[in-house]
Amino acid sequence: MPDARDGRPRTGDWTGRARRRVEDPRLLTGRGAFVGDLAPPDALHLVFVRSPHARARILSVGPAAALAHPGVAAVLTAADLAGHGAAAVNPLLPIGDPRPFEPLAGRQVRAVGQAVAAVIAATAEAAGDAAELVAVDYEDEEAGEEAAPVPAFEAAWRHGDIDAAFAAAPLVATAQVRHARVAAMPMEPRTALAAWDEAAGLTAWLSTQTPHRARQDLSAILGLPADRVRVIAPDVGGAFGGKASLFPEDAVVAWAARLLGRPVLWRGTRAEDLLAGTHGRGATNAAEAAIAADGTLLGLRVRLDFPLGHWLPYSAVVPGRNAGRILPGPYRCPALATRLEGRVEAAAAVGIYRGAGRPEAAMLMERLMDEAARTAGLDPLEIRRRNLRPAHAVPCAIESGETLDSGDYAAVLDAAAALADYPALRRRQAERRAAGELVGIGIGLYVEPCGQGWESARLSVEADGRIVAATGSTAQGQGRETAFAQIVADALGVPPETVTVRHGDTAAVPPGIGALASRSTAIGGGALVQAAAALRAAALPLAARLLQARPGALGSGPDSVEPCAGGFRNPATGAFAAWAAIAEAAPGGTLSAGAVFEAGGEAWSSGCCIAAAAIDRDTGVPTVEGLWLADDAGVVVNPLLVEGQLLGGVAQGLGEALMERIVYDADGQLLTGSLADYALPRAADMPPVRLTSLCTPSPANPLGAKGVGEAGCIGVPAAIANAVHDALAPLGVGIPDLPLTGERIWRAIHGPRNEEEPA
Ligand code: SMO
Repeated sequence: MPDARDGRPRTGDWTGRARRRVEDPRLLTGRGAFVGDLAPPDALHLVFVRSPHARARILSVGPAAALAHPGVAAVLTAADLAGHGAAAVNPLLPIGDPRPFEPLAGRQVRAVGQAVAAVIAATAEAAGDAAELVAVDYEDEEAGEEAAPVPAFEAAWRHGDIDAAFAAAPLVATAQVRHARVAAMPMEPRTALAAWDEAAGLTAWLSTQTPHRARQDLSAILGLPADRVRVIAPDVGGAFGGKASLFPEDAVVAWAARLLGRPVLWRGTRAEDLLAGTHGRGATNAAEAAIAADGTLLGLRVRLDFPLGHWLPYSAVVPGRNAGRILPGPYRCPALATRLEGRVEAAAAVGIYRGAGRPEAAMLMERLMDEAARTAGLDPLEIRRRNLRPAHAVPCAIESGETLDSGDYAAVLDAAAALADYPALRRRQAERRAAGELVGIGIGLYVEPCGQGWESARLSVEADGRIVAATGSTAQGQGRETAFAQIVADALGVPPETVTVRHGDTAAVPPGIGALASRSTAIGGGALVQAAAALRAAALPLAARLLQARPGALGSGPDSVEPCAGGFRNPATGAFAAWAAIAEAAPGGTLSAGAVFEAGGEAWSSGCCIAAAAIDRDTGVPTVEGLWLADDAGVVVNPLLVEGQLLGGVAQGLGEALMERIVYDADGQLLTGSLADYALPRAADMPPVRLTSLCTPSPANPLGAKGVGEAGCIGVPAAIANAVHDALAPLGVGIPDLPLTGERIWRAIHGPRNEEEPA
């Protein structure tokens, strides 16, 4: 990646620098402290008894044999949690049936893997052995009973006269995509530890993206005031949306700790994450476009069907709502009719997963643009150019009613095309096609809503002059401590080494939303910038007194003081007061200031991915031969971290496009319960990837930053799917189902056409 300091706006010496991650020495030498590392020696271990049935009535739960097992302290069932409250579901759309989770299933099991009982013992081994002795009497019910999924929410977006657009259009193109459910697959599975103290209340250490929300949910579930609940997210080994909500398991662990008065640890396994963590994607989406003879988009009809699983996590409506509000994405479209439905199913809950509706919107729109190009006889690059929105530096409303803050969509398309040498790719494709090869090129353009709402921050000056930056944002490995220190360094004129970033502990940091939706830099960083301004304002009278200057406003005259590297100075005398001296002069010897930043609008990143793919005609196996990605994340604080985010996202996007798939059989049994059955991309699956970045600063936050945490996986699946379809185009076949496995492609090539493998 080119040095981001070249030709891009910078707000200070540290913004735009590829500062190395300060977290890495600790994390890479085994000194990280994850939830599972924090259990005290006297902690009890909790293991769940899970339903082997997808649909069943629970007739009885017999704990006697398990209780008699050596080391067992308790066996909890739903009856022991009577009177529990409910976790919140974000009401971004009206929800007909919010279905919060039951911590333990009571009378009815609604999906395989639902926890029915919890065994708590002195060791994990004893708890695991005893869990097998819990006698649950089920009355199996037909999985098909709830086969017609129940609608839980719906929404619509309309603009212009859609019927007139289709009536007038000489050409119509259609696209359909069936996304597989996929797993977020963080390296560290979900883990929860809780301890009860009569005086202080509950402390829960959770592997979570949202400690403050978890505190609110736990206080509601346990019926405790929020100030009697403290949630700590220590080191968290990845999340990708899969740790954005409180889970039933967290609630049971907290309940058990309070009930037993002992620390209780649940260490979730990979299998439990696949079975009972939230899944992502899974939607079935279709669109048709009305097109003028010159390829101009006249109208767009969209139908989005998003699955929800058997309970609704906090962000249940987010993926579908995101897909709906993003469309038609970077393209002008005078008429729009989008319908969205979310449906409850007898399967694991579906939540946000890296991208959360953005990849689905890009996939549908970009597949449609390729079909439109074929219909209109245009090159896929050309039809996109003809329909792109003009560049804008100020907010612009789109047909769905959303407001894009800034962007230059033609610039990202051109940058990706230049990076890939698109004309040369097409020439080479023509040669190889003539020689009988199945080769294709795909484009995936995207816009990415990524940063709205509020976050807070508090900055304090320690006696030695170090700055402690407490943020309501949190981190799961993104390098927040590194980048947030850069932001504070620039805002206060101090070296980043003197800034300590604190996050994740509700008792030690101000309130916040958390790390999700690619929002931390723009929103959490915005709060830090505002807190720094407040700290400078608070320091000013102290500095003026120390420097024997008039305590006026910043820069208000020759007698005043001005901020400078490391503190303040008196320009009249040249005298300097360091932050340490200013803190010492403060009442009580400490100086701190906080801010709550509320973004004036939403930041929208954009980007374009180009993929080249070849298909083995005999096996159907697709090989991605190259990926080229141009991303515009506004002002970049640390290009090293951006590159890492993009590459990680690209790998997950490749997995989604080609191999990842959660599979249930007709009885609702999970067939992909381990990494032996669920395919994840490995290093050897990664094609050569080239990245470049552009910068249209966001007017919606003080840094001009946009998000990049999800960008890498938004355009990649669409580009790969388009490349595979382009490769198959000479055969006249298409594949609506993801992932695009060798088997599916082989079937499409060799027939019987459209026949799906069982399950
Ligand atoms: S899918 Mo993300 O953690 O908002």
